[in-house]
Amino acid sequence: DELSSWIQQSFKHYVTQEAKQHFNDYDKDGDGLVSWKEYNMQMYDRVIDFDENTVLEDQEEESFRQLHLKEKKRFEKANRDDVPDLNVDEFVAFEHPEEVEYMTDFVIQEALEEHDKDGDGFVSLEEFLGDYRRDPTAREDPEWILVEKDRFVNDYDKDNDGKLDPQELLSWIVPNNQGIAQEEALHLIEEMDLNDDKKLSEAEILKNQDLFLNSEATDYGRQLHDERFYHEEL
Ligand SMILES: [Ca+2]
Ligand SMILES: [Ca+2]
Ligand SMILES: [Ca+2]
Ligand SMILES: [Ca+2]
Repeated sequence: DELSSWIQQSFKHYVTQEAKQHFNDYDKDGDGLVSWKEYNMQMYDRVIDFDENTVLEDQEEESFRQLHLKEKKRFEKANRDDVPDLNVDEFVAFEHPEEVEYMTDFVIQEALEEHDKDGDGFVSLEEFLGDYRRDPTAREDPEWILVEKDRFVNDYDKDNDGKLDPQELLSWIVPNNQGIAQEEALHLIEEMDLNDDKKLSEAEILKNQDLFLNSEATDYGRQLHDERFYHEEL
């Protein structure tokens, strides 16, 4: 509806602006492009180059290798012209592939790689739940599973064939594509609307960005948050 699409747009604007601001931090030599090396230097203080085919023994190192290889793939997909370095628009696509149409196939592909365990091109209920069961906080929690089942059946599996096709998958992976729950939108507005005009200005969003980024309505928020957290942990 109008309210949540308004929030979506504001958020889109906000993440785009944010990525554009970050751009200069990444572009070390100021040539208006972010190279893969510059990205590594900004993120990890060194240029990392993992072998695509060598699995590492240490579990933590291996999951970092996986993540880093995914980042590299996303970097390459975000590039649209003959210059492998990313200009500002390509950089936005790299940082927020969910926001950019030409990245949609990539977003779907990544989601399938992660969830479609039997490789049939669909995510079954079992595959959908499997991911949650691996989450230590959700283990052996039948109520949580019930809630997720309900979501699968009623929210995501639109044609009720018991599995998620790529478009349905997208509505799960990128919930903002189909709009934010009205309840959450109202809640956000109530919390963040400092001058009570029932709208959120950019200033109000910036002032409340923690709330905004931590909102369940904005999966992007979680991603931004995770990336920062991960960065600080390294
Ligand atoms: Ca540069
Ligand atoms: Ca480029
Ligand atoms: Ca499958
Ligand atoms: Ca379906």
